[in-house]
Amino acid sequence: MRSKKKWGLVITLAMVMLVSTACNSKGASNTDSANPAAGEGSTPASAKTITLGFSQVGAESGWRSANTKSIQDSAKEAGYDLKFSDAQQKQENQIKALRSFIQQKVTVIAFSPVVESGWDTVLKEAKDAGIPVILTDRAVDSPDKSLYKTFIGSDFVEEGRKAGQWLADQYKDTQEDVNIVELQGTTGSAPANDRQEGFMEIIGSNAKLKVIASQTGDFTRAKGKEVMQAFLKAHKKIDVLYAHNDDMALGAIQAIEAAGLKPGVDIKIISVDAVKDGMQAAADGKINFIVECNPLLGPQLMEAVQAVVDGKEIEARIVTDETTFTSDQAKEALPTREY
Ligand code: GZL
Repeated sequence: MRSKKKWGLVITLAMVMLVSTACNSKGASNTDSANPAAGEGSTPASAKTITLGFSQVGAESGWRSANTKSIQDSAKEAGYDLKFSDAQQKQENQIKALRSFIQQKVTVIAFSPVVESGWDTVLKEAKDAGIPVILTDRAVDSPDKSLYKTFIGSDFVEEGRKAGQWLADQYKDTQEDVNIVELQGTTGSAPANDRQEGFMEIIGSNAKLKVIASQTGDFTRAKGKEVMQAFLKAHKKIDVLYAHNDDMALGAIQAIEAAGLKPGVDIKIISVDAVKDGMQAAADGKINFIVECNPLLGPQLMEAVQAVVDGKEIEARIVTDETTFTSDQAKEALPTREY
């Protein structure tokens, strides 16, 4: 009897040892891989299960490529599982992507809406599925602000005002009419609507500053060149080009030079973004003034994702810091530009 009891005790002890070792190794592996700060075996759900569904506008410009890289690099650094989709600048592709993220039950959805309108239904589907949504880069015009947690991006109206103010200062004493042509961004997009609004708000007070033509170049180099060619054919005197982004300005520069004119001299050029190629053109004197639009939104987006997952309060609107560059300032800033 005594030896049976003894063996029973030994086996029980062995069982207890076995179970506690298993817990430790599980706790240790969780702690090591996901979140060292979480303490022994107590990884918070947020650290090990965050999946972020991100729907990107497309790959239409240097700005967009820099924005995509910032988001992908930041998600990797945060240890999030990023599901990334490129909509090729089509709203229907973005809506499909958002619905797919809802089906996959991702933790958080983020996207840069290609245009302002037409999102209420799919955003309501995300809300009904209990998946928080974060807007980056561009806004939506949904009146129901509860459909998304925050909007992280530039103030495009202010960008337009900065462009208009530089022009108004350049021509404040002009006695001649100043003929301006405008290359608008993607029709219906927040940056196109707002950059035009801010620009007109400032130049509208000077009757000599006349916008004689305004057309979308869809934020691309190719379209910017094509539309500028048409402007040059239709108008014998163009003094200024206002382009809503560098890629359209760079396409327009090709058209201006092909017409035997000097960009930055015969036709003054104002642009927005301040991506490397645009800053190089400014340093070369082909673009006279660039309004920066910061694409490096990745870090702010990941902070917002973590705050949402942790149930913390976040600002409804997070505005990115940005500046402006004359040709000389662009020359100075170029060597240290991140994008
Ligand atoms: C602005 C962004 C715009 C850039 C363009 O935040 O949405 O889209 O200005 C890009 O270069 O295509």
